[in-house]
Amino acid sequence: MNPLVINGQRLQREIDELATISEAPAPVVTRILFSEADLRGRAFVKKICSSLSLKIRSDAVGNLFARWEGFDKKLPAIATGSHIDAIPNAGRYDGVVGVLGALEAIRALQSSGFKPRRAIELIVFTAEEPTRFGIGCLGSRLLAGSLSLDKARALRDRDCKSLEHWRKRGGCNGRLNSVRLARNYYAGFVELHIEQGPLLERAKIPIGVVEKIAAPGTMHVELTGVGGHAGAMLMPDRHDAALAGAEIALAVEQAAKTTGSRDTVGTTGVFRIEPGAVNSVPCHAWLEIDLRDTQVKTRDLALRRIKKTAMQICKRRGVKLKFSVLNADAPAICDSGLVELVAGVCQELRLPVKRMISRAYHDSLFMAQVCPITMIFIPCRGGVSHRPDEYSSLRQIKNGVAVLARTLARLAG
Ligand code: HGY
Ligand code: MN
Ligand code: MN
Repeated sequence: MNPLVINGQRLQREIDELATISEAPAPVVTRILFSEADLRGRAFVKKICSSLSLKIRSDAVGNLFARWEGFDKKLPAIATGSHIDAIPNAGRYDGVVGVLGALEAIRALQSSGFKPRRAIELIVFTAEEPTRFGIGCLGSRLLAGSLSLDKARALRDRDCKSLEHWRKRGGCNGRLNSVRLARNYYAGFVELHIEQGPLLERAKIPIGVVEKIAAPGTMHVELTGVGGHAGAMLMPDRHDAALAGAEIALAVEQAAKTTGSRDTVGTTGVFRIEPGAVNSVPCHAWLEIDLRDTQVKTRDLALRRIKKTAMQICKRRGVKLKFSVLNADAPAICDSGLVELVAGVCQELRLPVKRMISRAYHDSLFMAQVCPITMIFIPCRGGVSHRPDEYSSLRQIKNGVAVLARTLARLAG
C-alpha cells in the first residue's frame, strides 16, 4: 500500500466548521438529537460522504451509514464511526474525531489507490448522548437490539415528546423494527475517540487501544413533596422535595465512594425543582443519576444502596418517591484480535500504545453485541471533555487517523 497522506489542515477545518453548527454560541458546542443544529450537522457530514462517493443510507431512527463498496460483495463490511451529537456546554472533539477522522482515513486510503476487498462502512450513530431522552446510545442500542422497541416507543423527553415525534422531525422513515442488525452483520467495528480522561497525556503516550468499556447505569428519581408559602409554612410542617433530592444526591456520592472500588463513579447530573420560586417551598424535584463501574456487581451494589437510602429519606421526609432505572448495562470486552491488530499497527507507525479501559461509554459498547469491536483513543488536554475547552491537538488527531486508516486497510484488505 502506498504511504497514506492524512490531510490535517482539511480535517481541522472540517472539525472547526462542524463546531460552528451548534445550539449555543462558540466556543460551546451543543447538538441535541434532531434539533435544528443536529440536522444541519448531519447534512454537513453527508456532504463530505457524498464527496467521497460513499453510498449513503439512514435507518428508521436516524443512524447514518456511508459505505465504500468492496470488490467482494459477499463479505461482511468493516465498520467504523462515532457520533456528532453533543451535550449542552460540550466541546468540538467528542464523537466528531471518530466521524470526521474516519472520513479522512477513508479519503487517505482512496488517494493511496487502496481498493477494499470487503466494504468499509462509516456509521454516524443517532443520539449517543442521553440528553434528549435520558438514555445514551439510543441509535446503537437499537442496532444491537439491546433496547426493546416498547421501551423505545415509551421514551419521553422533558416536554413529554416521544421518539415518534422526534423521528418525524428528523425525517426518519421506516419502522423501528427494521433498525436491528443481525449478529455479525459486520466483520468488526473500530471506533476512534478522544480518551475523555488524563491517562494518555499523563503517560505521554499518543495512542490508547481499548480492552474494556465500563458498565453505565442511569436512574431517574421523581420526588413529590408539598409546596407552600416560604414564609408561612413552618419547618416541622414541611415536605420539601428539593431537600429530599439534595440528600439523595449526597447518597449517590456516598454510595460511589464506599463500594471499595476506585472505578465506581456516581453523578447527579440533572437536578430540577419546581415551582422554582424563591418564596415557595419546592413541591417537585427530578434527579437524573449516572452511575458506572468497570464491574457490574459493584455498580449494582451502589445502585441498590442508592435506592434503599432514597426510600429511607423519602419516608422520613414524607415525600413521594418514584425511582426508575433507565439502563444498567453490562461492560463490553473488546476483541483481543482487534486489540492486537491496532497495537501492531501502532508499532509499525512507531507510535507507543497503551492498553486501557474506557470509563466513558460509547456506541462501541453496544456494537460489541453486533460484532467484534475495539477503540482507538487519542489524548485530550488535561483529560477534559464534555466542556467547551475540550481539546486534542492536530498532531494527536492525525496519529489517531493514521492508526485507524491502517487498521481499516488491514481488516478490509
Ligand atoms: O457519557 C459518556 O460516557 C459519553 O461521553 N456519552
Ligand atoms: Mn460524550
Ligand atoms: Mn463520545
